Amino acid sequence: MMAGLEGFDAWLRSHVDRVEAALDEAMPRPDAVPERLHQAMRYSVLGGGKRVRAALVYAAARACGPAGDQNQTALDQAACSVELIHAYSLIHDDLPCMDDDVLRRGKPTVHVAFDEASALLAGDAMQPLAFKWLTDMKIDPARVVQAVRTLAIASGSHGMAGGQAIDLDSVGKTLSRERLELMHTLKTGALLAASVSLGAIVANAHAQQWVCLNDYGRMMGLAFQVVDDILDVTADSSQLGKTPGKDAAANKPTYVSLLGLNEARQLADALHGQALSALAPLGDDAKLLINMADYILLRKN
Ligand code: GRG
Repeated sequence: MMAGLEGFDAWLRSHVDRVEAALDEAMPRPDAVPERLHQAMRYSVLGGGKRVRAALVYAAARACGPAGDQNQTALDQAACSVELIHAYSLIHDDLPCMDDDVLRRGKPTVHVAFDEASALLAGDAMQPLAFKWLTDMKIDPARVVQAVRTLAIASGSHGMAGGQAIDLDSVGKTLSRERLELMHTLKTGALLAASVSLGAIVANAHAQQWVCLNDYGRMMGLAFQVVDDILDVTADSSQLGKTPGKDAAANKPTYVSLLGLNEARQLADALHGQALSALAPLGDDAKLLINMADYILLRKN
C-alpha cells in the first residue's frame, strides 16, 4: 500500500539539503593543495543526485526510535560516507574503460570536465575518505568498526565492485535470472542495503529492528535497480540527467531485456511489497522507510 507522500516530500527535501551541507563542509576545500584533485572530488559529490542512500540512512535510524535520542552528527557522517562511495563509483563507472559516459547528473562527467587521470584519482581519494569519516563518528567504538566493515563489504568484490565485474563480463551475453539478480544485488543493491544498515548501526538498532531493516534493505536495494532498468528504456532523457538507453545500446542484460517491461514492473511491485511487509513489526517508526520505498518505486529519474 502506498503511503501519502505530502509531508514526506518536505522531509526528503530537507534531508537532501542536510547531507549536501554536511558534504560541502566535510569535503576538502577547493583551494587546498592539490587543488585540481580536490576540485574534481567536490565537482563529483556536490550539487546533484537524488541522495537516496543518505535519505535511507536517516530514515532507517528513525525506524529505530525517535530522532532526538540519536547522535545526529554521526548520522550525517554515515550519510556523507555512503554518498561519497556512491559518487566515487559513478566517476569510475563513467570512465572510458568502463561505460564511457559523458553526462552524469545533468552535467559533464568528471573525466570530461577535468581529465581521465584526475577522475581516476578523485575516485581513489574519495573511497578512503568515506571510511575516515566513519571513524570520526563519536559512537561506541564497536559500532564504528561494524559500520566500517559494513561499508567495506558493500563496496568491495563481494558487493559493488564485484557486481560491476559481473556487469562488464556480461556484455552481449544472456544471463540466467539468478545471475542477473546476483549482479544487481551486488552492483547496486549492496550499497543501498548498507545505507539502511548504517542508519541502524548509528541508531543502535535492537535485534528485531535489525532483522526487519536488513530484509527491507535487501528488497529495496534490488527494487531500485529493477526500476533503474525500467527507466533506462522509458524515462524522459531531460529528466534522467544521464545518457538514456545506454544499457540496452551496450547490449547489457537488464531486467527489461530478460523479462520484458510488464514483468519487470511486476517484479518491482513485488519487491516493494515484500519490503513493506518486512517493516510491519516496526509500526509507525517505519513510516519514512515506507515513504522511501514508494519514492524508489515511483521515481522518474
Ligand atoms: C573498483 C574500478 C572500480 C569501480 C567501482 C564502478 C563500480 C565499481 C561500480 C559501479 C556501480 C554503479 C555505478 C552502479 C550503478 C548504480 C546506479 C543505479 C547508479 C545511479 O544511482 P542514483 O540513481 O544516482 O541513485 P544519483 O545521481 O541520483 O545519485
